Amino acid sequence: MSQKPSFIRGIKKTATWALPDNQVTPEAVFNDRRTIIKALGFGGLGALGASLSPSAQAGLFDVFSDKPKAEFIRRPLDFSRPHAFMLETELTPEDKVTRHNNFYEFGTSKQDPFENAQQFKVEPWTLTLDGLVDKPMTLDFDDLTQLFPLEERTYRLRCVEAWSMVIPWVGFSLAYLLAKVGVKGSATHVAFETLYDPKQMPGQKNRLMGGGIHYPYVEGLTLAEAMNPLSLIAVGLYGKTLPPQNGAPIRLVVPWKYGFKSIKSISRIRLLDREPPTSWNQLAANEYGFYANVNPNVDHPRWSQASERSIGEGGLFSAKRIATQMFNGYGDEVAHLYKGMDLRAFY
Ligand SMILES: Nc1nc2c(c(=O)[nH]1)N[C@H]1C(S)=C(S)[C@@H](COP(=O)(O)O)O[C@H]1N2
Ligand SMILES: [Mo]
Repeated sequence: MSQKPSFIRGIKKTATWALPDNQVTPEAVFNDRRTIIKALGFGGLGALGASLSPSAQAGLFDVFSDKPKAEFIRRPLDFSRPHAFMLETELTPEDKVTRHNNFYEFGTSKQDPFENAQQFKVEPWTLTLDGLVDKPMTLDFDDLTQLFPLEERTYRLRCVEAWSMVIPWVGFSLAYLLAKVGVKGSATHVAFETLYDPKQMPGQKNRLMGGGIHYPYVEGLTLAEAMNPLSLIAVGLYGKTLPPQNGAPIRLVVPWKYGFKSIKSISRIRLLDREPPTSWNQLAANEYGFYANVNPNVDHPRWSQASERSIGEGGLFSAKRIATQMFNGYGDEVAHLYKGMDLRAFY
């Protein structure tokens, strides 16, 4: 997923699985930077570091520090294991789920979120629900895990970059939250916003590191999509609270849409009477639409969406290629939402 950096603009319709991962994303830029900095040796690093802001320096030194960083502490959660929406596939190992991430607020390479987010503060947290609702409210960290009974939902997450993971989330249907605040009759859409805190999120402070996104990251759903039981508010994965790199303390998971719709670390949810702007659409409207339904028949302008790499034990390059399914395999639950719609025009 990227905004067409010039160095890959020439690559047309190559299946992503045939490309090294770092050509699919702008991360090549950052990996290059690291390689360059490494090649300069310690003295060069010092000289370069001196010209950067203190936090950018801290980030760079973190990357090269051999010191083990204190890992974020996750708490066990109480949850049920209903059989709804189960997939007949193997889970992606937990260390892949938590170390191969897209969370541009913490950097654009897949390892950046794990490396840069361990000190992220999720307590105190506030989630504000407002707009066209009967009872606007602000929830705190404890509310998020205690207001509704939690259940495990194992979903496939299909990134627009043509890889996927199977993740056991813990959470509750977004519909419960919407029922709690009471949706006014005039509402047609739901808008989501990630926390804006450049002090904690280096990608929000530095345009290059943040992949060019205009922060805060925003996403949206139609009200009907938001009310669908599959739309999940996740507060955990693999039985424990979410780690920061996966969107702690609370994120959306919309399994029939490309991963970028599943917005992380949400601080605000608003009910609106119009379609809200969404971050990737603002950045490259021809590549990332508002709907972003997983669809093997509609290619990304720069690569095929017909298949995907399913990330398992071995990692990205040994990942097996599987056919991408319409609506990521969740058509029985959601196809009716798009009846009569031209999914090529509303991609
Ligand atoms: N705030 C925010 N949410 C985000 C992103 C991001 O960069 N910022 N990346 C999205 C993309 S492209 C994907 S594929 C998923 C990845 O979720 P995961 O890292 O938990 O697998 O998060 C999505 N949510
Ligand atoms: Mo993604």
